[in-house]
Amino acid sequence: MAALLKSLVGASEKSARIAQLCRQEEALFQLLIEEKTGTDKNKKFVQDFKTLADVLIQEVIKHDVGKEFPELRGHIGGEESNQFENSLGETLVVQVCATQQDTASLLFTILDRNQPAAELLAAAIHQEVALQDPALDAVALAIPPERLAIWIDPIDSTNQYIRGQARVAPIDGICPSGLCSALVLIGAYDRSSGDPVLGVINEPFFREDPLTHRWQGVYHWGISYQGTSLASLHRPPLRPEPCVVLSSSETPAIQRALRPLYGERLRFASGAGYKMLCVILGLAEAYVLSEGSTFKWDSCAPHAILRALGGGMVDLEAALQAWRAGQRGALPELTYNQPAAGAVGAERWANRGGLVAFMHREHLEVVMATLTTAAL
Ligand code: 2IP
Ligand code: CA
Ligand code: CA
Repeated sequence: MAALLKSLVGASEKSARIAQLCRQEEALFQLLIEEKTGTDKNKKFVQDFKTLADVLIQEVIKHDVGKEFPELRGHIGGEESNQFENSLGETLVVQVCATQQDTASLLFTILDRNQPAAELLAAAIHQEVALQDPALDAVALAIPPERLAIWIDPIDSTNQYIRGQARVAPIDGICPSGLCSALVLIGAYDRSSGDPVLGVINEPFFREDPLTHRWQGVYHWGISYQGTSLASLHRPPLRPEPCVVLSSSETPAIQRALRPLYGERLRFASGAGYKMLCVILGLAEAYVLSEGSTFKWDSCAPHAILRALGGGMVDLEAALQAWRAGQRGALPELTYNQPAAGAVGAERWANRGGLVAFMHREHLEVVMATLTTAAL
């Protein structure tokens, strides 16, 4: 288990470096910001490049984890497909090749023959990541990998990643927008029960070094499996004046309904993963989302960490139904192994009923009671 955890943390570190590189290296950064120059070709190209960063990171994780754990091959899913159309209209398959040279050649064709960009990316993709983390080495829990499957969101909050605002002032520790909400999310779940088991959240843009202006990242992990819970973080306390974090597009009805509980302590932030991280870190007591705008790859990793810390994530619609019916014991949590009936494409993996991420069960109950009595 320690080996799988290390492999996922290592993959998240490599992903974070690729995400940082695209913002730091001139040859790559130009590709991200070309949108501002405005020609149609450039617009299309930037569109391509945005997708490419996501697709590439997902392929790197799939490749590295699948190489180490053949049992997981075919069970690693994510937001992106590896089919990619470049600005010349050619459809290419993005993949990690056997050698750095081959990967660079493939990227050269994908990146409109931009050699420096292709070489920089290929070097980052084939780089060895050495983890020095005694806490990871100390984990001794055996979970057979053949029981697990993986969900990846290579970059969550892509819009903020592209926009790239470095300095956004936090409000009570929560950044409403900015690069800090761009996260790498890797979650493992039990293939047969669908329960989240292991999660890694990597924050590539955690801190900017004031001297070098280089980004420094940080990662968090948690495991919750058959009664054993382990995490890189401590369980935060339930504060006397709780706070909720919401999407800026959350419905006015939900915002109104939550006011009596939170007063002025309604916070808004970009990124589904980032809002879940706010609950994990104790910056918010809950994240309430009334719409089906998140997917399994958004919630799996944060959900596993929440469970490792004694929290959880419920399906809002199903939980409200259960609550109204007086079934207030274990409220229905999100699961990860079943596609939504009758849906197609990415929608198959949407968390259609919305969600509530929470750390303290007693707080979840207050949220449920508040929402059931409100006229929604
Ligand atoms: C998005 C991203 C958005 C979020 C949306 C996710 O994932 O996290 O920020 O919306 O739900 O699906 P909001 O910021 O309103 O919470 P991605 O960036 O990977 O498309
Ligand atoms: Ca996402
Ligand atoms: Ca994404």
